[in-house]
Amino acid sequence: MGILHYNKSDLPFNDSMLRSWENDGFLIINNFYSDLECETLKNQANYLVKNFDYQNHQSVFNTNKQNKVKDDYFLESGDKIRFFFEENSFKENGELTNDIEFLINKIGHAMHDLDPIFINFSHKKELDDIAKGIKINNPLLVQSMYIFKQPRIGGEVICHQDSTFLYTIPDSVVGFWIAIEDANIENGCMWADRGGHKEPLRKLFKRKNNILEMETIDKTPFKELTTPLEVDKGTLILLHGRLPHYSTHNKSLKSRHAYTMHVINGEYTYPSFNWLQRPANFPFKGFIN
Ligand SMILES: O=C(O)CCC(=O)C(=O)O
Repeated sequence: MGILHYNKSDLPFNDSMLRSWENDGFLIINNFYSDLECETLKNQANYLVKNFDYQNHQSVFNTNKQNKVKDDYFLESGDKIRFFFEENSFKENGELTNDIEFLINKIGHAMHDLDPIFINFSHKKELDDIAKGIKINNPLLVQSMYIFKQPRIGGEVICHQDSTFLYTIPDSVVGFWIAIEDANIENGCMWADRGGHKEPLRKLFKRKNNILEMETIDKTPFKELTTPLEVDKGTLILLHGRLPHYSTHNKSLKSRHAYTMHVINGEYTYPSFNWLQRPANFPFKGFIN
């Protein structure tokens, strides 16, 4: 059976959506954001990139290299707006290999609380209603990422579960992923399989003395995923924190921009080993407060 696509006009959140979510571990809602909202966010992301002074901040994001990492620029980005490059973005002399807007892998991780356009896009009553519909009683936004998946060079995101990176006790993280451009097999859409969230959590990404280390907690290998989540611009996809998913290298000539917010249940404990920490005077907020 194919995958279900709901539409924004099917909201408010209903029992059929809840059943899909509980069975599949993901939920697709087409047309959640308008073309204008997507274009406005894309323009703002490009504006931020063009105004980024990269001279002292040449941090590369590569999900194949997360076993033991020391990267203070990344580690301190939980309450900031920071920029991460694709591999091979720099020449030996430190100059860029192309214009900066074609080299950034992603921006993270607090635009949802710091940038007016991103704040407007991220804080919505409908998102709060959906979060509560999937039983996150006190939804808190912990991180946001704007992912460019650049034409030709946009790197793969290897198979992972989001609870690995943002853990609560018990685990509760959910990804709210939005296609800012059409996403398909050619330009590196995400892949996941229905019911994958029923499998165990495999790894925890832990901060230990400001070094990031991947710890294996369950050795069950990931199955080969067979379902491309091809969606149009404006689509919202919810991803359960234990759902294995990945996206491939973008070999096409078309970018595949996406914006993703990760939400936890604020009723649960957020351990100090999570890489992303906020200072006490800048706490996580919900969708509507
Ligand atoms: O957009 C992508 O390619 C991957 C995003 C992802 O894995 C996530 O948001 O958890």
